Amino acid sequence: MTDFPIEKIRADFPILQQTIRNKPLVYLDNAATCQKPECVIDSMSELYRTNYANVHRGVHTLSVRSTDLYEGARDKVKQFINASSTKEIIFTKGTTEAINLVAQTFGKANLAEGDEVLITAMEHHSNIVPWQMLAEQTGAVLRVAPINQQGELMFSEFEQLISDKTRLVSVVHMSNALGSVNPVQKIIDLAHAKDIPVLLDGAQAIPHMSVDVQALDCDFYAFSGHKLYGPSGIGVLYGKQDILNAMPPYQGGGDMIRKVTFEETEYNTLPYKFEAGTPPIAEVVGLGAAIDYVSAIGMDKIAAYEAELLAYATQQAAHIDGLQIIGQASEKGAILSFVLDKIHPHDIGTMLDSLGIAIRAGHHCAMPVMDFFEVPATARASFAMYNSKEEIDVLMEGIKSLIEVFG
Ligand code: 7TS
Repeated sequence: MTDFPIEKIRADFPILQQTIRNKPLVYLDNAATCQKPECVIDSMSELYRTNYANVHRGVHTLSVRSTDLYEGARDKVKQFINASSTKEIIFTKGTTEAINLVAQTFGKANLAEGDEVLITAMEHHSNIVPWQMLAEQTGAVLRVAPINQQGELMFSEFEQLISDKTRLVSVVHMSNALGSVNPVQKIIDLAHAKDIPVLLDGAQAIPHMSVDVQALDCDFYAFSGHKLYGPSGIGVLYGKQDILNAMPPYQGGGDMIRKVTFEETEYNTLPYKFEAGTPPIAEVVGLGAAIDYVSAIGMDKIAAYEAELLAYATQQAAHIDGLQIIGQASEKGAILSFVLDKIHPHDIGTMLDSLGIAIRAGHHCAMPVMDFFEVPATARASFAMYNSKEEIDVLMEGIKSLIEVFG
């Protein structure tokens, strides 16, 4: 393995230093949510201990400190994804809320009966259902580009589905169920050639690769803090300034206004126009700390290390009789979805738990992907930068032992 400071990184995560069922914890459910380093936990407790007050409201010292920390984190997000301005960074509850925000604002303002939103067949439910709800409200139509047996987007079919009715392309950057990484640059270039904006669901991509929204030229990028070693309850919607400015607000309330009378309300400027009410202050600060943490390690180093982990896991899994990997895209992130002959994924999950190994079993909120591969569910091991080759060995031994007993 490359020179990656794995032991040092592992030591930063208190939760990993424990045994589960008398075995060292092997946490491989990182695509669902990943664990938090001490610096993230400390940043939040430090806020509550010494600096906490509501933001953007008071002139008193604590409110100023709290606001500085909150807005400082926005600047960290801006730099992390290379947005051109902090005005383009909207804090949301997570990826799900970010996509719903776009559907209910941009979508309602720009889609009418017969207009189309184009997604792919590998989307998480949070990039399907908000568009179905919008379709119900507006008469718009959802189009779905197919995938092949490797779990890759079929690009020429995708291209054919772009029409003069397409008003938005909304695709996952990296699939949570398959690990497939979509050719997002090609997708964006193609859509932009027809003046169609593109939203990327970056929930899975963001912890695994460096993302530059200006280089990509995407119009929206959505991600969640909790999959990036930050807290739950916080996410980001990046949007290009001109598009965000043209969109109506999402929710009404405090902070998103400049002037209110009973007759009319003048909305606040970006990004506050989309941040109604008291925001999740500590969570934003924690996200800022998580960004500092991964940035100090380096996203490119993380990506290279995780590529080695995935290659090793894939190679080891290939030696296990009766194990079938679901999702073998040529461009793939650190996710190993699999099924075993005669053992239901839920039983795999339960039995591995008895060995201290945490994986996810289920449909991964991507039921259409399960339908496509004709499986009810898969078992999914998803890796983070703190996972080691030795942990993959423990996983493979665990799988072999349960095949011996139950297979
Ligand atoms: N998009 C993708 C690709 C995801 O993987 C997820 C969460 C979401 C959107 C929604 O993110 P949220 O933070 O708003 O919930 N994926 C998973 C998963 O694979 N297992 O649990 C949650």
